[in-house]
Amino acid sequence: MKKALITGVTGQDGSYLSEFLLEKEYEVHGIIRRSSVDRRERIAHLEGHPHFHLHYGDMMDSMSLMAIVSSVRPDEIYNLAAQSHVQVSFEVPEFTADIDAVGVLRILEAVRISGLGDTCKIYQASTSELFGKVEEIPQRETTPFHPYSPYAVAKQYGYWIVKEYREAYNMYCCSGILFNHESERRGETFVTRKITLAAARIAQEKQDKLILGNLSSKRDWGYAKDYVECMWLMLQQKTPDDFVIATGEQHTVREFCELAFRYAGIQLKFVGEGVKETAIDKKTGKTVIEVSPDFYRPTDVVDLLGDPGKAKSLLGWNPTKTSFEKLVKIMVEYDMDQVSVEK
Ligand code: NAP
Ligand code: G4F
Repeated sequence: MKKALITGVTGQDGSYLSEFLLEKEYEVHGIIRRSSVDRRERIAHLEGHPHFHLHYGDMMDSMSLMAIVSSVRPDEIYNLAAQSHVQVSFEVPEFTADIDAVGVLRILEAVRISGLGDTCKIYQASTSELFGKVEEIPQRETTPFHPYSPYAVAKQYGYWIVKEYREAYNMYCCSGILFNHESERRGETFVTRKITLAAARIAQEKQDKLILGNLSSKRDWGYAKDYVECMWLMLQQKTPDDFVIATGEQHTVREFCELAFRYAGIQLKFVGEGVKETAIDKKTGKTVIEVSPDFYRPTDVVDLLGDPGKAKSLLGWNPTKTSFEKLVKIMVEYDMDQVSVEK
């Protein structure tokens, strides 16, 4: 039985990846951190599974990482733990760098010092944010990086230190440069989930308005459940390599709103521009979306579109398994149910 260790197991991707690996008959070990409130809701259904084990640790605590890596002795490590919110990284840049940059180094060193450098394969959760203020459209593995937030700069260190350990120590480690991927398990402050939850609450008269930032920002949004398969596929190749994972399709935040509200039963009409832009419910004439500079970023990445060609041909991965329309529908239907039982 193969052993996998997942950092960030309580996150959106960690929960889907755990399910995926358990189905493949892996023994799955996850790292969780102590918290005064329960952060395990995404993996609660897996607790008690005979092949699912949790360990307390923290990406800022080398000793805990060393202890876990040397006792579990995993065949594969998926390093998903991160302070993953771009806007928040402007407020806590040092904390973000500690987890998202130095944290990667701590994992690599834990593997090397434990003597697992020749056997343990490592997946690093890299990001399309590395392309940032994009220098080419679409973005592919050869596109130059231009990170555009403290989060992206920290992730850039993670990307290069992984490459360095691959070349210096011949370790099997690779970066998945994943574009935005969403789901019904997405954190509630990322734009897609913020929209689907608000659409459901407004449709059920439990919220009046949704306040957003840059509506013109463009993203290449995929379904998280499809993307975790690529993480595993990358570690099954003969030689380690980095891959862009994306759908190859792009939409604005405004388009996401239109579709999500439509699935919730509300037809939107956008009027005005910039911070004065609003969206009204065509039926009632009520304003349901407003823009606030509070959600603008000091530097915003506005034109992400990935080219999944390499993943398609070398990993045999299907980037269009779940369409944009299907993704939005899944999220809205889930949130309509959730909201219906909210007080
Ligand atoms: P997420 O839902 O925010 O999950 C982040 C995970 O990291 C959580 O389990 C969190 O634990 C854990 N974590 C944070 N700080 C930690 C620390 N100091 N020590 C240990 N664990 C810590 O993120 P996600 O969307 O699943 O993304 C997974 C990874 O992919 C992240 O590295 C993210 O930056 C990267 N990524 C995501 C996307 C995307 O669109 N989702 C795209 C590209 C790259 P708690 O639950 O305790 O907070
Ligand atoms: O949903 P977002 O916060 O995701 P963002 O910044 O693209 O980051 C996510 O994807 C990255 C991959 O490219 C990951 F690396 C990262 O960990 C994370 O998962 O924002 C998307 C866009 C931005 O341009 C933002 O300015 O939506 C715009 N936006 C407009 N109004 C908003 C809002 N974003 C948020 N979070 N909240 C708003 O009200």
